[in-house]
Amino acid sequence: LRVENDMRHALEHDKEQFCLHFQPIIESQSGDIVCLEALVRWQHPERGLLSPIEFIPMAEETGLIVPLGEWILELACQEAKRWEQLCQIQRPLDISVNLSGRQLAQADLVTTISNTLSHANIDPSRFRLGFEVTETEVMRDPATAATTLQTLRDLGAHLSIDDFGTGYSSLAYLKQFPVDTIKIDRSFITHIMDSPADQAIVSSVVYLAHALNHTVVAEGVETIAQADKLREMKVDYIQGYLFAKPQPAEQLLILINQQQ
Ligand code: G
Ligand code: G
Ligand code: NA
Ligand code: MN
Repeated sequence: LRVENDMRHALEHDKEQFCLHFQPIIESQSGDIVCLEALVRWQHPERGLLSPIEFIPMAEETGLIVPLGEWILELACQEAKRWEQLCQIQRPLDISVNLSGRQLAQADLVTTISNTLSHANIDPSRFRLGFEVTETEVMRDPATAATTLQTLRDLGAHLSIDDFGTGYSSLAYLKQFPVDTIKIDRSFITHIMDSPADQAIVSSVVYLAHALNHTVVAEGVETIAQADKLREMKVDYIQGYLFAKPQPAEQLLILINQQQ
């Protein structure tokens, strides 16, 4: 309850307590950074820097995720705007923001996002905003989710299904979801080198995703051996500590500008 009150207060009076870290997603063939996933952090005045696992579940239960999510989106747009000045990029970078189920169920989600985007006026040849929704959240109400996702996609957003494989979605649902990318959950990647079962799962997801015209990201890649294996298995993109941990924009800008 204490944390809830603190969050309410912060959202009303001191939004700067929340900030974004970014973790890159890398094209497995070229090694290029193609996307930055925004991950929220809370600089709590007494408790220090809090990780989302310490406050996102509460924010979802209480509904505070809705105003927090709007602020996160604004922060992501502000960063994109700032980077337009600071980075020399050759190809457009995606910035992807996590949406929780609670946000997905908001009737005015699309309006809010569309207003924030047009207000931010980001040059789409340089940055594109994208969204990640978990398989579990989407499956709560697949029909509504599909409609909302389609509308977001019509706005030009890149859409990903996050933590794929951990939920209960029937594979048949995959063809109904208007998404661009499937992110294979880290739990299938961790033991990929010595688990024939995990290899079979990842291969199947890649095969299916490609057949349905989706690209595939492997999450939680920590070793060169895993990255090599996943590249061999035709995984399009990789994300994980091997390449970079989630970190403040300043550090990433150095990495991005080095690459160009
Ligand atoms: O950044 P970290 O790896 O600690 O994230 C932990 C969890 O918190 C992840 O499951 C992630 O999806 C979730 N999370 C991080 N940032 C956000 C955010 O901005 N919005 C929502 N809804 N969830 C987030
Ligand atoms: O649910 P989501 O995929 O958004 O969660 C992202 C979380 O995974 C973040 O907390 C991030 O810090 C963590 N993460 C990202 N890359 C790795 C990795 O290579 N290894 C591990 N163990 N965690 C990772
Ligand atoms: Na995510
Ligand atoms: Mn994930």
